[in-house]
Amino acid sequence: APRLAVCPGSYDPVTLGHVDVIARAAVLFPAVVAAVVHNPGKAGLFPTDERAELLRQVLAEDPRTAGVRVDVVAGGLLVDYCREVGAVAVVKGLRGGTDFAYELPMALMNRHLTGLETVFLPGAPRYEHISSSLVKEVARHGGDVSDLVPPLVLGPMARRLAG
Ligand code: COD
Repeated sequence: APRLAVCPGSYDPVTLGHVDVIARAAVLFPAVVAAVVHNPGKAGLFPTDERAELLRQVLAEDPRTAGVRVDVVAGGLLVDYCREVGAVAVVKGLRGGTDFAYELPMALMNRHLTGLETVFLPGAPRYEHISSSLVKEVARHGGDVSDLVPPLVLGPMARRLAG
């Protein structure tokens, strides 16, 4: 089987930063799954299934990511999911020292648990300021987020914030 990488995230919603990391993972690995991880302790703006559907549409229309599958991790450990699907690595984007401080313990724990490796990709400078939480905050207060998320996300996000 081709070496599979998993790009896990909340994707609430998918941003241009996410797409950049997934596209770069698809250059490095012959098979990539973008996995929407359901966090029962966090409501979020979109339900998990809708995050996955938006992500699927966004990745399908971009030639760099058209071959990337989208899946939902409904519960349990990320390492167990990765073992089930036969992934050899997790790919994560790093926006700076804060991301690294948050991600390193998880990467070390995942390697301890099953030997699963994590590949860190440095964030692209033009997307480094983008996070789902800031996008939501800007949009909630009427700011322009059209340079921060794929166009497909704008309508659904406006409707969610209005409703
Ligand atoms: N530039 C570069 N990278 C970016 C950008 C950007 N602009 N925006 C986001 N990213 C990266 C993030 O650094 C992250 O790697 C990924 O994209 C996803 O981001 P989010 O915000 O959608 O997702 P998070 O940070 O909320 O991560 C949620 C996960 C569930 C993926 C994470 O918490 C995780 O891996 N959990 C593991 C659960 C587990 O098994 N725990 C026990 C063992 S530690």
